Amino acid sequence: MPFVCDGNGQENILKITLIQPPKPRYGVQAEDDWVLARPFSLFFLAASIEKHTQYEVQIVDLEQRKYRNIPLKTVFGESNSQIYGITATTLTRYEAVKIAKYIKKSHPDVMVIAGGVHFMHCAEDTLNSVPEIDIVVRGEGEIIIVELANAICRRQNIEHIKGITYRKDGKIAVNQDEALVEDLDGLPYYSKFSWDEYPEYLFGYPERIRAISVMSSRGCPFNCVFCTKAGMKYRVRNAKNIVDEIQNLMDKFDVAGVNFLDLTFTADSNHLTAVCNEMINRRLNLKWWCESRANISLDLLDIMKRAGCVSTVVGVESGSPRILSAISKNISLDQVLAFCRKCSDLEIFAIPYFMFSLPGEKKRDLKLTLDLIIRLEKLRGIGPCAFQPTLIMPGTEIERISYKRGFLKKGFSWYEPYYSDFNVKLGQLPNIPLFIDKLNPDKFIKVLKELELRRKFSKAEKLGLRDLIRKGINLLRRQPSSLKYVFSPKYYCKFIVNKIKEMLS
Ligand code: B12
Ligand code: SF4
Repeated sequence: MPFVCDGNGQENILKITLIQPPKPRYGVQAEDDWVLARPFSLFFLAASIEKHTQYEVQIVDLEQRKYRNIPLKTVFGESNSQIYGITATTLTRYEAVKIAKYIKKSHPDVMVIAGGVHFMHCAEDTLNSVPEIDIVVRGEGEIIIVELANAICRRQNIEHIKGITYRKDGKIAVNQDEALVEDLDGLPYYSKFSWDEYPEYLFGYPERIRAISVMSSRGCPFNCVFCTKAGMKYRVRNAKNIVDEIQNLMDKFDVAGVNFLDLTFTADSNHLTAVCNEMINRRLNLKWWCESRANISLDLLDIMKRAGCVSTVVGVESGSPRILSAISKNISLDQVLAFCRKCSDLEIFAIPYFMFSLPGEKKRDLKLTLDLIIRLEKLRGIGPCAFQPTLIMPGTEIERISYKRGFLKKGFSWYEPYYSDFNVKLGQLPNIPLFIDKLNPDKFIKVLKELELRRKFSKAEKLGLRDLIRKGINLLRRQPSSLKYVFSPKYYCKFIVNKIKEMLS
């Protein structure tokens, strides 16, 4: 059916459907209470399309429970859009491809566009492996999707549109990169969001506080080797604009909490101070969560607390200075300790994130990491720390190292079937390859068990003698194998040394 690019609602205006695939339901992801992934990227794209065009845009979020076990035919069979835009992370890539294949088969004349943090880093691989995808958008999509929709609506060619990889005369054409959006304040607030559909609570906080998500900056000035967004130019919004948006969302949805979606909310002290002061001056009485770096000036934590920060995630990754340097983390252990102590004093819940099997990591590095985790978890309100093996994600330095060292074979495609039971045993995403360098994988399960045991031991240190004996008997009933530790002089010595240290401090 013909469609038009401008209209008064009577005509058959161009229609765009934006899709978030569901998470694959296996391994750890099968748990029903796993955090709902809200399609913010699509909310941002929809707002931009609504601001700049008259096209009809809808979001189909297959992650939502109402779509579970509903066949694609039921969802898209009757759909009459001309453009389908699909987002994906590396975790959801196979689901995204399944959707692209279905749509192209059932509606051969439509355009299927893929974008997001996964596709942008393997655009050529995607087009080579998935003939049903017509275009991959490699950058931020707000401007590009509008340009593409206009060109498609007006039947113009797309050769001049930056930031896309697409098919042309049977070959794959790679257009020049599109600059990142510089004026973040010029972007419209995200749309198509309703709290009822996407109930959200403050992250990392014991109380269930109704919350919404806001993004105050994009990109990150740091270059951690495992991160998909490493080195992406850092840009900030104006503090007033951010807090206006927060107030707007608070009034609309009656929320009292904010989760900041920024990669690193604390990356720029001027920006952070300005946003905090704006929240303080407006007396918002908000509680908020953010992701933080450990190498910030500690005074900033005071301002954050005054502005309502109640919890944060902090990327530590390793307890070994050698590894911190190898992964370009740019933080020191002293900074980590000082950051966590200060959070503990201020009663900001902090969850330190750690990784293992990092490049060049050996047993002795791992021991330092376990020591640091236990040390941090002894601080009130800190942890439990997250501790996960390194996964290979497209576009990262880890991916480049993996090709160089042959961990990923030449010609590897992100669309080859990949499923690892070993990942499941580690409580990890099974469809993303593990990065295995110097540490023997046999050690991985052992190290997770060792951490659990050390945590139990560390908890036991805090108990009185009677509780200790009671818990010990219960543990032996449940896990007779732990008897060996009862007779381990090493653990008794450690216990006594720690008790003496505690008394002295
Ligand atoms: C909030 C968040 C979550 C939330 C919700 C996720 C969600 N989908 O909203 C939760 C806690 C559930 C979560 C879980 C996970 N997350 Co997360 N998460 C984030 C975070 C902080 C914000 C996501 C966001 O809203 N970004 C804002 C939008 C605007 O940015 P964007 O997604 O890149 O979109 C832009 C462009 O990519 C493009 N675009 C995107 N899609 C499309 C589609 C089309 C058609 C077009 C044209 C353009 C386009 O335009 C957008 C606007 O400019 C990001 C970090 C970050 N700040 O981006 C990590 C991030 C996305 N998460 C990441 C990871 C690894 C995960 C997990 C796998 C963690 C785990 N071990 O379980 C899971 C996977 C969840 C899933 N369903 O895939 C990685 C993704 C790496 C990768 N290659 O997949 C990121 C990038 C963090 C990082 N630094 O590495 N996450
Ligand atoms: S892990 Fe965090 S600090 Fe490091 S590059 Fe990624 S976003 Fe930046």
